[in-house]
Amino acid sequence: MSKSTLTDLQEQTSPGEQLKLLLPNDRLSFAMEAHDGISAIIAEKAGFEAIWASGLAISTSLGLRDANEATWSQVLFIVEFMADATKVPIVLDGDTGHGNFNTVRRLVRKACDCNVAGICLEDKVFPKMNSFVSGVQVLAEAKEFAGRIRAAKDSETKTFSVFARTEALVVGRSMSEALDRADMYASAGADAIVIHSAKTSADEVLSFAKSWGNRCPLVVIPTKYHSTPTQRFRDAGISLVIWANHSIRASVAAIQDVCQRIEREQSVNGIEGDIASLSTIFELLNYDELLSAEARYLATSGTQLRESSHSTGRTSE
Ligand code: SPV
Ligand code: MG
Repeated sequence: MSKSTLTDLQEQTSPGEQLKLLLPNDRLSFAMEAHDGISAIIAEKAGFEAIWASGLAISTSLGLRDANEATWSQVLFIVEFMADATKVPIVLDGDTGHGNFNTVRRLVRKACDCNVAGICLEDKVFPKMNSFVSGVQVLAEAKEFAGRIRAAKDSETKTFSVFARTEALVVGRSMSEALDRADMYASAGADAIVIHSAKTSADEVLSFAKSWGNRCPLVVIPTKYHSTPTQRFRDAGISLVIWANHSIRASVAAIQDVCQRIEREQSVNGIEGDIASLSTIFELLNYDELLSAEARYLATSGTQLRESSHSTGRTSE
């Protein structure tokens, strides 16, 4: 989609409506991971049409493990900052729904209150463990999980999407079980199916897509099978690709590097050219808007006017 079409859409439609527009399978869309306000802003400015509020990334940024160590309300507290800071639709990684149908109902209502566009629920039991930690995954009973999907759909208070994610292949169940589960979740009202895989090849995901046909939109998360050419997802009729953890992993690598260098060099001089400038930060957070708002709203006598040296255009860097 062109930049101007995207901007027009954002002006005219709610995040929930925008997400619905990304789901048809005649065009491949992309959602970029974000885990806080600034990473959401950066993803939006880079041109992404949707943001994945990753459970792994948000937990990691909080210094916690992706095993429901953060409560759903703590996660939503962060995601609300992300939604406030951006216009593109945010898909909340709702894990298992943090319990049963009843916790799902409250989580969905509160996510709608925070202007989140959709939620992804996975068919495991609470507390979940990140899908790539092998040997400890517990799959939920399919009928019970379908009830969680129905409860999620019944709890929406605005245009919203519910993604049902099956972990059947991740835990080593058969392709036919994965398809049966997806079918049951689609019948329960899921707006999209996320077929997850821990394999380094996309073969099982693509074979799922082939058998699935176009029963409802399909979403994939190519974290482990990252070398698969994106065109193969397009050819398979996938609707949405989630780049699930690449901002947090980029941050971890960058922060590790900068900390080690500053500690070693006992100086910040060497890294100055390798990190974001303060001007970049002022620009990303639109400090100029605050300065013009001050000029408009903050009644002052001439002597109280602030020096405007922190305006993005006027920094001394
Ligand atoms: C997440 O980003 O938290 C996900 C995707 O659920 S994954 O870690 O690939 O399971
Ligand atoms: Mg997750």
